[in-house]
Amino acid sequence: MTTLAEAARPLAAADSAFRADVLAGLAAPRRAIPARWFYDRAGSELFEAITALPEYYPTRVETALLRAHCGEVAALAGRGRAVIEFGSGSSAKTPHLLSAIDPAAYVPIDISGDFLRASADALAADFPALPILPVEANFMAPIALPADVARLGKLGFFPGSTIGNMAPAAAVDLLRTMAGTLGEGASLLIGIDRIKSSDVLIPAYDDADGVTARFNLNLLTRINRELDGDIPVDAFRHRAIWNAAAARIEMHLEATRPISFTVDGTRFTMAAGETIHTENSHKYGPHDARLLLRAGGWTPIAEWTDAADNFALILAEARAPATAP
Ligand code: AVI
Repeated sequence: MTTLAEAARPLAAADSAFRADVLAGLAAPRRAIPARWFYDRAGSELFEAITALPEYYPTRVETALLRAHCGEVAALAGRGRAVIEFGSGSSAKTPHLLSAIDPAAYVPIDISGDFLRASADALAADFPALPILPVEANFMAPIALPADVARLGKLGFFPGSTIGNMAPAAAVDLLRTMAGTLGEGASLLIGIDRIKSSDVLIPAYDDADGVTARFNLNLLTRINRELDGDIPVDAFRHRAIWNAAAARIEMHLEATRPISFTVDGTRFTMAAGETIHTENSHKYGPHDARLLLRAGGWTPIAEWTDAADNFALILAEARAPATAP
């Protein structure tokens, strides 16, 4: 039931940004909607399900790397720091790091306030002595950290290869923003997915059970619900494509027949075979990943990968490399 207060609710900023992105994205010559709009409640739950899929190796490999190498991270980065996690979500991988690094504080940053507080509460039960200071914010912009961590050394934590969902130029901007947020002398532990065979990549983004397809198609359901749309969701199919030239997996929603639909009063038509581009997931070779970090103001000091070199955990420091100009 919608209460009067809800009905009279002024348009929230997030709603209007969603509307603007969807309307502009559907009207563009190459239709595209930013991947950040996947994550309504159903989308967040589907993403959690993706991370447990046998085909989706990144979560499994990164968690194993964290478990195996946290001690080395602690030895290199030093104990007693404030750990600042960017886009903390469910904080699923965090306990491994916190146990090893013995931090003075933990600052999870996430745009979803409810999710953030629930995860912080769950973590507090396991680390009762650790000050946990959640910050509800979009980590793409500079963030003022809580005053309590001002004098502490900082270790940024950015797992999951979320950096891959940005185009390289935006990824460099984000790394620079993080360096600004964390300050001089900070370290960053980042997970970056490797370029590999499309035989491994495609199933990871198009699994046999169709969970990733449901995650992609949920965007259309969200548009229909939140933006008064009548998109025929069953007229679309999920596509995962390896774009070798750009070194990225692309997710698309492909119209399987000619369709027309309305979103927020605007009419759109699509021919059979036309797609809406919904996500890029860039992959980086060893040299690419280090170059990306250096371009973003971070000097890599250690790197761990699995035996198949499927995924890398890199520790970097916020300092300019000691080179001539
Ligand atoms: C969140 N992000 C790092 C995931 C990825 O692998 O690019 C999102 C995802 N999309 C489909 N599967 C997982």
